[in-house]
Formats: sequence, C-alpha cells, structure tokens
Amino acid sequence: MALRSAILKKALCRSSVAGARSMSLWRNVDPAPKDPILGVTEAYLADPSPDKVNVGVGAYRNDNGKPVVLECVRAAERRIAGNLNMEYLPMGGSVKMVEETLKLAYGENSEFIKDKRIAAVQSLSGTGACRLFADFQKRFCPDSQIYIPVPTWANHHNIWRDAQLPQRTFHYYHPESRGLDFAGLMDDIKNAPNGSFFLLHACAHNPTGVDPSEEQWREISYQFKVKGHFAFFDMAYQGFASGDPERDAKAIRIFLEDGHLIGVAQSYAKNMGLYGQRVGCLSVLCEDEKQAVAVKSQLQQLARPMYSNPPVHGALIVSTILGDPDLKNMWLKEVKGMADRIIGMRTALRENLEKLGSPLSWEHITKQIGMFCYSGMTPEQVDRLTKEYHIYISLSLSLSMAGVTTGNVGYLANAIHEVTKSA
Ligand code: IK2
Repeated sequence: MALRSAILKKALCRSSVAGARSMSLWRNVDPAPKDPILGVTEAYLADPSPDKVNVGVGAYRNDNGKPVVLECVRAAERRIAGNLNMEYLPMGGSVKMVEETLKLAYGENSEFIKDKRIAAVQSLSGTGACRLFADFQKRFCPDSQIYIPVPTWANHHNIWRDAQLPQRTFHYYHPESRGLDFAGLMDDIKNAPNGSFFLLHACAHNPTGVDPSEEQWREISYQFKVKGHFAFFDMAYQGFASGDPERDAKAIRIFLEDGHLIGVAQSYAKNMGLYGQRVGCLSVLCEDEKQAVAVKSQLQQLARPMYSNPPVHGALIVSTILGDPDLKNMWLKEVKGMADRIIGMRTALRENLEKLGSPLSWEHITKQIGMFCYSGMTPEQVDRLTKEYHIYISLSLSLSMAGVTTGNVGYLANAIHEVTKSA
C-alpha cells in the first residue's frame, strides 16, 4: 500500500513538472497581427451599425448585398446529389477538373494540352496554387528569388516568405496617373538578373484594378524572352475583368504564343463563387511530356505531407459544370452578369461623386477593371470612413466594388466625398 502511494506520488510529481514545462512552451508566443484583409471582415461583422458597408474582402455580393450561389452550381449539385462517394481523390486531385481548368487558361484546343506538356494538380484554391508553386520553386531553384509587383495582394508576400524565398519588387502602379507605371515596370524587368522569377496578375490586378493593355503585354512578353525570365501568372479573377474568361486569358495566351514556359495559379473562388470550397489548379508548362510527368510527380510529393490530397466536392462541381455544354453556357452568362453588375456600380459611384460636386477626378473608378478600385484615398481618409461612416476597407486602400449595391452606393459616395473634399 505504502509502495503504491509512493509510486503514485512520484508519477504525479513527474506529470506536474511535464505540465509546467508544456505550459511554459508557448509563453513567448505573441498574438499574430490581424490579417489586413480578413481582419476587416471580422471588424465589419462586429459592428452593430445598420449603415455598415463591407468593401474590404473581394467576395461578390448581389445587389442586395447578399452572398451568391450561382445557378450553374445549384444545378451541378442537383446532378451530383446521391452519386457522390466520399473517397479520397488522388494526390493531384480530380483529373477531370484539372483537364477542364487547363482549357480555360491555355485554350480549348491548346497544343500543350494535346502534347501533355503541362504538369498540373488540383490545388487548395488560388492561395494553395501559389504556395505549392513557391515551395516547388524553393525545392528546385533554392537560390532563386521572386519579383512581386508594387502593390499586390498582401498574401503574396506571406506566401513567398513562408516558402523562404527572397522577395524583390517591381514597379507596377503609378499613383499620379492612377494607371500602370509601364516605364518603371519595363526598367525593372530589364534590370533584373537574367532568368528571374516574376509574379504577374493575369487579369483584374488586385488591389489596383489596373492591367497592362494587350500591346503592353506583348512588350512585356518580348522583354521576358530577351531576359529569359520565368512568368508565374496568378489568375484569381478570370472572367471578372471583361466578363469573358476567354478574353481575360489574353496575357497568358500572348506568353504561350511567344514560346514561354510559364506557371499558372487558377481559382474558382470568385468566378464560380466557390470561395469556401477551396478549389483551384496549379500548372507548370514543361518542355515535353517526360518533364511534365516528373514535375507533376514532384508537385504531388510536396502536397502529400501538407494535406495529402485536395477536397472532392468543389472539384466535382467544377468538372460537372465545365464538362456539360449547357451548364458551361449558364456559367459564362453568370460570370458576365457578375462582371456587368460591378461595372454598373463603378459608373454609379463615379456619377454620385460627380453629382455631389466633388472637385476631384474620379475617372479612375470607371477606368480600372475587375473587383477592385484603387481609391486614391489616404490611410487617414479611409480611417475616417470606418470610424465615422462604418465603411470597411482593407489596408491596401482599395474598394472591393463587389460590395457596392444600388442601396449603398449613394451613402458610400457621400461618405467618400465628405472625407476627401478638403484634400
Ligand atoms: N490571388 C489574388 C490576386 C487574390 O486576390 C486572391 C483572393 N483574394 O481575396 C481573398 C483573400 O484575401 O483571401 C487569391 C489569389 C486567392 O484566392 P483563393 O485562395 O480564395 O482562391
């Protein structure tokens, strides 16, 4: 009895030492800074004001400010219902979904698809595609770095930082003209060491809404060829720039025509409204089929210890829609509908500001494209919008036009006018 209680005492004593040690393990962990984009939504949700407006995160809303599930998605879900098993997908994800997704980026009749020169895997949406590529870049080009536009989607910096690759920046936005700094961009391309990696937004640049023209893309592509640079396209908004996914793939097609070997991150978050399903695709165009097989196997090997294989449901929705001509047509109409509503809100916001007699030029609101409008406001003005008018904008200072509706555009214009009129 005495022996048992002595053993118990010793064990308790040992476990309390271990307990104390495990408690102290995390004592030095400080809270992480709030995400500059998703943190805005948290603040918006916590605000009880009936006037509040969320133009922070780039998530499409209908004209009543409500999230949208596309009709084509509803129809695909009806078809899938009952036929779905919950088995694992392969490490590279749904082959059918990937096949259809490549057609959107590389073209319906792409010779590269026919020749099996593209290494492609299903990814955890666009973020996952970028991260998988960054890890791949680190593993096979460990001494390389990535050139990132100024500004860019804030998470790009986190992604390449966590993949432990050095980052350089290149000129992109010209604050005075509120357009593209084409001269600065071309200089940076020319001055980067030969064979550098560049991150390019394929269309509807986030956060500026400023894209190069077709002619400018041709010049960029030419200069990339001269320098032997590698273009990694992040295409999170295909369809949101022009309303037509085919037109929005123009930059990629120009690079393909010019014989570049490129990488592409695709996402269905925005253009199919599948935000939380986390469905996308990473592809790397290779020299031949043998290389593509090798690259794909390495991408899968990177995925395996991270998340093993991607989720099945969103992939099945996408392959059902894109694999059926009627559903695909329905999708194309719905993408155009979303892009058109945003274009309409750009016009309405500009008109409202002009009607209020704003002395400033708001031309850039209708000139910029895609989901975002780089407002040209200062951090102080944006701060006033939030504090005095309950209008939530990300720290990038760009408005997500997807959150603007006929119901709130007047209120928004008035608030913007009030905080900018004395500038
Ligand atoms: N690339 C760009 C340029 C993006 O804007 C986004 C989406 N941004 O909005 C949501 C957010 O801030 O998280 C992505 C990639 C990634 O989108 P997803 O991973 O949702 O496909």
